[in-house]
Amino acid sequence: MKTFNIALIPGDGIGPEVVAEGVKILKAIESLDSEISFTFTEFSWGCEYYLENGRMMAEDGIERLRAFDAIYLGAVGYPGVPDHISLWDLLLRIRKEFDQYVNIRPITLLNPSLTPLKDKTEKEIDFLVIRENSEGEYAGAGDWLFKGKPEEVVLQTGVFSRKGTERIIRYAYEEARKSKRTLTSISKGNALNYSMVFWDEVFEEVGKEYPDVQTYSYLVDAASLYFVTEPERFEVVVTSNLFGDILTDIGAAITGGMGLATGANINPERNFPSMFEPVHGSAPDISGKGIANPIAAIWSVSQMMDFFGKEQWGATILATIKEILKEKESLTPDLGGTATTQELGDRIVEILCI
Ligand code: GGG
Repeated sequence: MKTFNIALIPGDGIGPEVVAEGVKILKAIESLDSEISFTFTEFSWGCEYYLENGRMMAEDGIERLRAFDAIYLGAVGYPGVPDHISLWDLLLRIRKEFDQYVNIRPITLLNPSLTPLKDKTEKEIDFLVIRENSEGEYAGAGDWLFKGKPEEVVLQTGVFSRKGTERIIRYAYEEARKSKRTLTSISKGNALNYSMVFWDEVFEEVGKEYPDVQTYSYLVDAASLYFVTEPERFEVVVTSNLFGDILTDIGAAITGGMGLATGANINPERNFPSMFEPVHGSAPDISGKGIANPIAAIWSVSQMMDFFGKEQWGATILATIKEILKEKESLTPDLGGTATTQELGDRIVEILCI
């Protein structure tokens, strides 16, 4: 029997609603598999905590999270707390402190009815975006000079270290090699004449170690267009922090929306916990109504199972989500149904337990 200790950070808005459904799935797995058990420790951190304490997480929060096998996060951000504070003081802080430098976001069409793209099949929209998750445009480096004065200047510096760039690109090559897929690097070397020229050079250099991997390179503007017009071009994609964030929202748009977009923040060396989360934010406009789509959060449980080496469960969860999408009876309003968040979660448990 293996016990996995999971830290729960439901966070803000719809975060607690969707995390509750993910926990239901984990509990169902526990009841069905005598080899696995979970412990759950919940941390009530987020914007409410910030309004009471002036910080998004406890002062020793990082220390308290360190010993867990995984962190399961809902969403961060709520009106009343500036977005850059809620993001930096919780989500981005955890990614950086635990060196979760790989952000894995599958762009996979789970049912053909979900895409707004005409005539695209599941086969044609099925790729993996590997986003650099520790530095780049999200390094937090910059300055704000002469604030409020006519000569005001704001600097936001992208930081691309050799170590940081090489390791994400190498991770992507390994993934492409392992899965026998092509690898596409998405950058912007013609305009960003330091950082992205460097990125492109590293992509080429590391590629010499992987002659068996077929590669492509696109500018991010062209890639954005191809995501919509010819998504079948992509199999494994590697890109920088900001580009990855933006491109994967386009990915969500072509596969059914943010309610179906999942992300894993991985520390591949496993010397710190990795974090699993739906890509979506806290959606204050629908929070408390019981209508948030929990599929992204449940899919991130599937990613967590893969990470734990329980791929059978990862695959079973994903197959169950596909079944739900096919039967169409328990879908939330964003997918054209009338089910509540809980009803959708319950139906997934029901199918898992058959
Ligand atoms: N589900 C986590 C969440 O609230 N994400 C909102 C967000 O803005 N994320 C930015 C990012 O992934 O870098």
